[in-house]
Amino acid sequence: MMSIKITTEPVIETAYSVSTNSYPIDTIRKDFPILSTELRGRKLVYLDNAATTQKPRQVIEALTAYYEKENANIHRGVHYLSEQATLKYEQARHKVKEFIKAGVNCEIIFTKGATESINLVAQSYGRAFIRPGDEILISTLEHHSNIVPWQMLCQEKGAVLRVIPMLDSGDLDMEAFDRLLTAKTKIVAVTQLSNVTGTLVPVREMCRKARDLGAVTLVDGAQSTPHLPIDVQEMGADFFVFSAHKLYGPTGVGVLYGRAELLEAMPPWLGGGNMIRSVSFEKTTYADLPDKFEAGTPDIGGVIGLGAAIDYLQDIGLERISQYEEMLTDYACARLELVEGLQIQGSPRARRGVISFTLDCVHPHDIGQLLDQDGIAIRAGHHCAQPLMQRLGVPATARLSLGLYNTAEEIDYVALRLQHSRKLFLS
Ligand code: C6P
Repeated sequence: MMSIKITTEPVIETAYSVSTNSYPIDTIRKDFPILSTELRGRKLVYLDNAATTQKPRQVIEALTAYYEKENANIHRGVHYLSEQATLKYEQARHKVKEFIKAGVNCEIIFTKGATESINLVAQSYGRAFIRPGDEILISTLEHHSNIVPWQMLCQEKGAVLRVIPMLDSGDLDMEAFDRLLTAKTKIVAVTQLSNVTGTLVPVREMCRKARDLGAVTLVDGAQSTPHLPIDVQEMGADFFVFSAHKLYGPTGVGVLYGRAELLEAMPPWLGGGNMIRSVSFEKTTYADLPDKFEAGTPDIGGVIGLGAAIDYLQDIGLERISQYEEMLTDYACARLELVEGLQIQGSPRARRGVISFTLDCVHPHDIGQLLDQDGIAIRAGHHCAQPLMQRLGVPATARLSLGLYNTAEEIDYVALRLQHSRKLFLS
């Protein structure tokens, strides 16, 4: 077993080490052209993966091949190129279905991203089935994308938004969840992995309890999908959403998984081409799933790129990625905690990939800028989770988020530069 120890000064041991045994880190890093570029004269250390991940050569090549050799609109043409593009697009749908272990291909709807997927459910399912006085249950950990669409729906329908509180540890208060989940609850919408604290939320248990009371569940998988093997049926989620760009795929593409029975009962949201069976000025009838929810020309190249990203991840193995990232997350927490004055936000029972922190005398934006001078990319700010910032009692945090190509050496480098930044501010 090969363990990476801190090799640069000062030598401080943590209880954790990162084994790269059987994990092809060097090959993986070579797959990402951007990782060998320099930033401000320094080798890029990219630790902003929760915002978006970098793209492997395999995804970039799939996009190029599509635009160079196969570009055409789908589902419409009778010519060769259109048939090829349609085939590739539908193959990508099948790959997504396999990737998240959905039941059938038509349960996979392509959208612009996780945000649009949540809005689709709020606007279509919500408008059709939510009544005044019904309750929608979300949590303190949510990203704005899983707050605002429900607020808009509540406002329109006279429904009530309830929020599961967070404990100081960064875990959800599950006793409060049990109290808040009642016969009035019609939708439970929660993230599987917080983009601020990295908390892994027990969504399986929550979906089961919600279903027992007749509530529909939506799990926001925007942050979890890159880090964990996903099985939506085992999870018991009625809806599951994620974005391709956080999964090493292109921007502009997302997925909504919905149980076929629910999607069939839901009215279309956007109207236009592709989503109809027949149109007259008197009456329009709608296409079957999944087309009913895919109005207009989609991002065909992007969807094909997502298919390539899934192939890439499957080749490495999500289980393997997940194990490596778990080690790296533990290592990063242990290493950062050794930086004087640094406080990690939350210490949840299970955390993956995302670590937010503050440094006693340095504003998070200054941390971001100082690290940027060293070629290190992290995010600083409220991370589109303002209610969570209020709960944490901070206006902003610095956030380091890991991807499958990050290494313990990169974490060591960041920790040393943070120590240095602090000294600079104190002097
Ligand atoms: N979080 C971050 O830096 P879109 O923008 O639709 O691809 O994803 C929205 C979204 C939904 N849920 C969670 C938990 C998220 O983290 C995000 C996106 C990015 O944290 C950009 S704000």
